Amino acid sequence: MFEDIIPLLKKKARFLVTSHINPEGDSTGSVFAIADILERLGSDVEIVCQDNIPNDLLFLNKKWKLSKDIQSELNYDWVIAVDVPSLERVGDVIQYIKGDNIIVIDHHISCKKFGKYNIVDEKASSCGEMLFRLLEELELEITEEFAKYVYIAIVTDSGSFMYSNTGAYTHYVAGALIDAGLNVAEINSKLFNEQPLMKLKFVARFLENSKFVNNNRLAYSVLRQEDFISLSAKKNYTDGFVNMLLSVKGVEVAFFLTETEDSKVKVSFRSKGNIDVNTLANLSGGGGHKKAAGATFSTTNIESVVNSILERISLN
Ligand SMILES: [Mn+2]
Repeated sequence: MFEDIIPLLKKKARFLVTSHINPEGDSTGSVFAIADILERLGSDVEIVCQDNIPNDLLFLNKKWKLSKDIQSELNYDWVIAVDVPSLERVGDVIQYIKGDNIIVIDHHISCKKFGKYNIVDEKASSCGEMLFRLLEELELEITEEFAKYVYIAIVTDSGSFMYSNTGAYTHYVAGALIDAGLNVAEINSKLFNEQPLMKLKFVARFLENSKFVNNNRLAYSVLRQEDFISLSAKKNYTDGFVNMLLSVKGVEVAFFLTETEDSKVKVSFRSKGNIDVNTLANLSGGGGHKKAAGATFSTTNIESVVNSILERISLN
């Protein structure tokens, strides 16, 4: 899979590694995993992203710089963008990206392949899973740290091995990581059993606001800035909320709208039936995967966004 870039990765060089805004488990784990590989190959690596890593992943404790803290030009030979389907998704980091020396490693069906090299595997559960394949192709050792990075990427992006993007290879990788000494119970506990109480209260608000229509085949919910403020909720609390709607019997499509701090409406789509939500998100300038996608609308009129989405979903 990586044969085109392996010779290039083996040459000691300076790499800028980045991912998308509002990073989650896959982007964080994958950024660390590729940085770890490059460092082991003897290269200089700088990780620069627009936003900080999620609070519950701070225990990973690897150097991660914010673009706003960079004072001067960045000198590098190659940019590696992981889990980034289009260049704008890197946010502020875009100011440091000049030229066509970009390597894209991604698994989004909507990937715009904006790099000089594009390694895109739409079937992969996560970019972390792809980076495990890179490690195998390079015949490098699975260290304890690397195992953590890849496992976090996979378990978060595959919905704990439940989404349809979970393949035999996904489980093979998890098995190999466990063989290499990964403590799965400990890491899952860190990821899923140390949630802030306020997040649970925010879940309650999300469920209160939810609506089930079309004989419960369609579900959606909304969280506005006033909800975030009244419950002191952080923006990343909502990660995974939309899946709760999809977990209900009969629901085929779910979407979740959040009013952002900069007065836009962000929508996450999920499907467990035949509806392709990537296409649905494309119509609004977004994208993602067939069963999970997102889009952002430049408006504060949530009702009009809801109505336009409802009009576009045809359940036969
Ligand atoms: Mn991903």
